[in-house]
Amino acid sequence: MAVKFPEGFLWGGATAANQLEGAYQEGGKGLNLADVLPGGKENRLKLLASTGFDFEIDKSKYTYPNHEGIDFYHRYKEDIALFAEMGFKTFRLSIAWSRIFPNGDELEPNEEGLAFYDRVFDELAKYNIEPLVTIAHYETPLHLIKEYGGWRNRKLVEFFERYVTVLFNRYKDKVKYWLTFNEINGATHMPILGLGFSPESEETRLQDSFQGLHHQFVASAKAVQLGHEIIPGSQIGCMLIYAPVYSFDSNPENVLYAQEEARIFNNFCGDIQVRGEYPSFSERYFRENNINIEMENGDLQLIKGGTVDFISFSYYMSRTDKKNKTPEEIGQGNLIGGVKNPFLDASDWGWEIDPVGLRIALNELYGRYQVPLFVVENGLGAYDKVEEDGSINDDYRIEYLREHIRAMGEAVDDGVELMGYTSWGCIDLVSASSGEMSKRYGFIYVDKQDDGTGSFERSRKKSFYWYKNVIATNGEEL
Ligand code: BGP
Repeated sequence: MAVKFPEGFLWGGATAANQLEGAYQEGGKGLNLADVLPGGKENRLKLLASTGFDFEIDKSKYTYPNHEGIDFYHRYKEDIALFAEMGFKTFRLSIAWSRIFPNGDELEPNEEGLAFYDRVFDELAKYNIEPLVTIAHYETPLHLIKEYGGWRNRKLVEFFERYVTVLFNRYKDKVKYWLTFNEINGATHMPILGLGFSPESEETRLQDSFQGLHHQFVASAKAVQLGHEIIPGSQIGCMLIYAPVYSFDSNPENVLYAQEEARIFNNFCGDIQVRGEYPSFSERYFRENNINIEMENGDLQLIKGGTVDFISFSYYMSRTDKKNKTPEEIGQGNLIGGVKNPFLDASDWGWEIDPVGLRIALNELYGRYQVPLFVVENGLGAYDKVEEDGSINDDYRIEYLREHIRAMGEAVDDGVELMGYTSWGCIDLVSASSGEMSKRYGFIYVDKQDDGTGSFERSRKKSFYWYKNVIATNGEEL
């Protein structure tokens, strides 16, 4: 039976500035985190998991694919026309903070940066595509990282407030949907990305990450309050990376362990951003992990008064886990840990493919919070082959998306309130965790290769036509 989606469902695609814009030193833009992250799976993944990174660029050793991205900065018109051709109702993009405040701590914004996003929003408006804007997506200005130590430093709350105030005032007639921090709960795993610091050691990782998170909760709550004030009717969401945690077996010890892991990974941030309070389980967790959070008077009231309107999240995989892992089992799981699930296949990058997990995720989130949900990232990173006639037959991607969309439809039928779906990397772009171009997610192929060669030319994959029909039939024809 065909699944059904609500009227006005927001179908579209998702991206982030640092992964597609390029033009890293144009338009007055300052350097940001992504500009110092090297390309290549080995280099980047290792760095993201390491400690003590110095945030320097070393072109004698590495390539920096984010510097060019896919040149969206110059080609946005062509790209948006292609999104429109697919029938997108919404397009998720982020604003690069360092285009607006090149160092992050200036008092006045950079007009050229603001004007660029005006042009992008105007182009989207031409086709009635609703922008969905992430305010912070792994692109903290480099100056704030080097001079202030990233989000560990409370000063960033003030700089962020200035930044969002400028955004809301400038784009109040153009943007209704906003997300504060991308995958905020990924912070403890990879603090470099979300919090803009490289842990000094494994011992300080947790303490510093939770302190940084606290600053982001305060900053996010302020953003929600400001957004509602400056843009009446705006909808401001949090953004989580959500991976249901399965117990490896029915051993109650493992079930309990899976539950504990899920609480701290999946629920901690959502509880604060949606319910406006640190959850009751955090006290014990902080005590047992020697975490002490410095708060200022008024922080908790602010958090309470700045809860989000909806929850958006990325879904790529579930996680299967057990309490005592053998040395062989460690590292056999997903990017986010755990052990191998014997029932699931994995992508070429080892991410386990689990469409049912998306239905579970939607039901878990809706059951816990009863606020509207938005799937703002989901997709298959895969190697694509361009045939001699130029076609790209990405049936594996269609299959992946079909099953995940079907699972979403089932969740809607389960009673979940779902606002929309933006598949990740609707146009090929630089991978965040591996810095590769060859890990492709798009409906639109971009001729840009890992070694930096390529014409940047765009072409439609088979999935382009498939997704166009999905949107045209509001998900009835998968
Ligand atoms: C999420 C990020 C994105 C994105 C996606 C896919 O974690 O929010 O920025 O890139 O994952 O991951 P990757 O690019 O590593 O395949």
